[in-house]
Amino acid sequence: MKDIYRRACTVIVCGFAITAGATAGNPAPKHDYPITPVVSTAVHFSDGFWSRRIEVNRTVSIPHNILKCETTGRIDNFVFAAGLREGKFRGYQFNDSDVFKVIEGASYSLMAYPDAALEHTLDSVITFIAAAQEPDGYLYTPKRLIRPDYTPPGGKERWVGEKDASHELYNAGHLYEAAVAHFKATGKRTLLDVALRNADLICATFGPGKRGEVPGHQLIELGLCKLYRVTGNEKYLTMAKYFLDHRGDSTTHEPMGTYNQDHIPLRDQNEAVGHAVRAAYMYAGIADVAELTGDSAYIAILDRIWNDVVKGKLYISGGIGSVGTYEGFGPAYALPNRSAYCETCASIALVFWCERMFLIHGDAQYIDVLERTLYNALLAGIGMNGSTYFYPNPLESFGGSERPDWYACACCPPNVLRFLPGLGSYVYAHRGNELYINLFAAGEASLQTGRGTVTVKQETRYPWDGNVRIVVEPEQSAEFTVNIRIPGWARSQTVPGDLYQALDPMNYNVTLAVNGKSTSFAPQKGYARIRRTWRRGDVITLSIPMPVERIVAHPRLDDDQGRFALQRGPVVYCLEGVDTPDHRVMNLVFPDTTRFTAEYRSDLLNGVEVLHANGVGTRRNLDGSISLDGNKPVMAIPYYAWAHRGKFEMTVWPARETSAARPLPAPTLAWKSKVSASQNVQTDALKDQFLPRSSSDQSVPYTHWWPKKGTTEWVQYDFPDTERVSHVEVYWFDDTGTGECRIPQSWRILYKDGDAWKPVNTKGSMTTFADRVNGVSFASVTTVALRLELTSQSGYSTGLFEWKVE
Ligand code: FUB
Ligand code: ZN
Repeated sequence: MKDIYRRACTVIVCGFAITAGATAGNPAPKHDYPITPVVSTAVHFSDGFWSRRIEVNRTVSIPHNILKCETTGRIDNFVFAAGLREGKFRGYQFNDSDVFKVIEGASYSLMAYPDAALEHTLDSVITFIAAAQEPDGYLYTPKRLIRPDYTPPGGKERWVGEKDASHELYNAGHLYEAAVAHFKATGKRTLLDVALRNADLICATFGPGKRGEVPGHQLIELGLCKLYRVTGNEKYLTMAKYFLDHRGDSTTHEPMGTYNQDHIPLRDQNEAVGHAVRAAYMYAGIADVAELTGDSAYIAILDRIWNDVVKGKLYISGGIGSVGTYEGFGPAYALPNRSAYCETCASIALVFWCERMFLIHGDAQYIDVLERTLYNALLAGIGMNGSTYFYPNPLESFGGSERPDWYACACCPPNVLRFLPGLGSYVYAHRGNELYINLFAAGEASLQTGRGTVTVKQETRYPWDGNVRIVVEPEQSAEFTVNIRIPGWARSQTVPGDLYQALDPMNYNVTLAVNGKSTSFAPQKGYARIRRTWRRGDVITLSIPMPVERIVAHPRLDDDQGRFALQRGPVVYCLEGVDTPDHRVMNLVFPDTTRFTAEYRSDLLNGVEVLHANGVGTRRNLDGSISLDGNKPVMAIPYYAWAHRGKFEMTVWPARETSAARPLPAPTLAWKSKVSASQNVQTDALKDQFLPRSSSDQSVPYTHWWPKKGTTEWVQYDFPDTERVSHVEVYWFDDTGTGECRIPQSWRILYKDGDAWKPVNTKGSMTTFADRVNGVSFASVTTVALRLELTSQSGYSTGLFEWKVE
């Protein structure tokens, strides 16, 4: 394959490519990915879907994030560090990185939409950043601004805090990514020079015979590769490789453990472990270093870890990282829905990694996961208004969720901001004279291929319709291959591996025609390959049916058993209480005979294809039996669109078996009572009649007092009338291993007597067993209210799932 097309004109940035040329005379890397993504600025969306998101990103998200960086002190941290004004450091030690991400995203936006005012704003912020840099290149505002109540991890000394999450190297990585983007967008070296001074310092500080630490939060590897591409200076690539080669190397530093993927050397890593954002940025960085250095041993590592992720650690939404306590990967097949973490940053990092896996292997399976993550887990992370965000993206909610407009730890908002402007680069790629069409979206692109410039136009309503009309317009007639991705969801491959399968596998009968003439094809690596002499105006007609698919999960995915997920094309659906008669979704069952019909609703949620069906309601009776509660017409919406119309229950995995439904509660005394507590906890959980599988089961609602520890707390039922009661049952919450709640040290029951609370006269011991119901009877009392008082163990908090009163 001739290398000329690889060499000339692109620089990969942030997982997508932008027009190069600003670094005159810079030679192309000696090694590089065999496949080149399209430059993002060459792709113009004209669909209502992505073009709207990109426009909202430009007009709302960028100003919103800049304002937040101002009002939360993130920009002031640079101003104060520079000594331009007096003030103290505010926020987290990685807050500098949020400003860098905003600059990066705003720069990408400027490439497509020049905006003098925005460019001026960036200039001003960059002036502060440059002024905050120390003479030798060091730049990290928390260490220049030690405040009495804040010592950055590692104290005043530089570089020692990586194991304590100082983020000095992580912040630097985001600086480099921002600097390259800004330089490419504006041609200005202001931030690039800051970045290079800093990178030179890091190269002079770390490496053989120097400091041996590796980053506590990976990302700098990607930034260093970008600096290498933009300068041609191999020392940046060597530095990135050093940081990867020495992970888990106890001869150079004290390994930080699985959380940071620093437990064993990379060559021995087979599984995705630890913090998901760190991991996926690292995997993307490994790919860059592998391809830029030609070290194919690295690729074998990525292949192994990829298999581990898709076999047992990928949600149907394309989210990764199931465990909230350490924001990371749990064991294989441990994919709880309610507590699913699926950080928005992890989705973005996964997309970066997926794209690189495709660029290495040319296999559509990586784009299948990219597309799944993009339309679902990632897109759910940002509200349609462009100024509200989810950080975790669970697949089930008992209500109460809405996207805040910012977070104290605000890694996700500016990450989305920097991601969206470059979306175009994921749509097409080329390898010499082979063109890849990876994503479907209406619009036009001008692609540099081994056969010169080829304009490609797509007309489609994707993701709502699988008919795509593709007009291919080479400058001159030429023979080349067009590889059209046949999405995994239409190849009976929901995700690579067997985590999720269609309940009724369908023959999708995808058809392809060129200039109206039907073309047979057998997908190779997931692509229909059409090789021919292409002429201006040739038209490919791709037709992919989009039936509603019911997906069932691998038997080892406990939370999904007896349930199904709805998918249509690349879009995963959810049920939200606002669209059901009882405003509840967990109580519904959809037998396998249920028919779902699709309808496009232009008036809803910026235009969405919704699904309609009748579910069967379930209700618990006082004797514990369950009754069917009639047909309930419901509407399913795309998962990404949830939590835009108030706080309601939501599930991606509704029940197909009655045993998996959570029936509406029986009218027990507890259910009819008003609940209150010593703290504003989720009190309704106490009476919802959902018993957990164990005390650590976080798939059903529970009440807890974390982070209060060693305190005495209470919950109270106010009965609707005076009642005679003599027995209570409690199920304790205890998240040993993942959290700080434990069964309580002691508890007692009090009843209201006039204005006084008096203890009941118990007939047995007040047990505190985990994993089972703890019941106690007492001499009956006639009262209007009962109180459960509990004292947590010293150093721990406590909580409970259920409190039943008889
Ligand atoms: O540590 C910096 C960022 O904060 C991480 O990427 C996120 O997961 C959050 O922990
Ligand atoms: Zn984040």
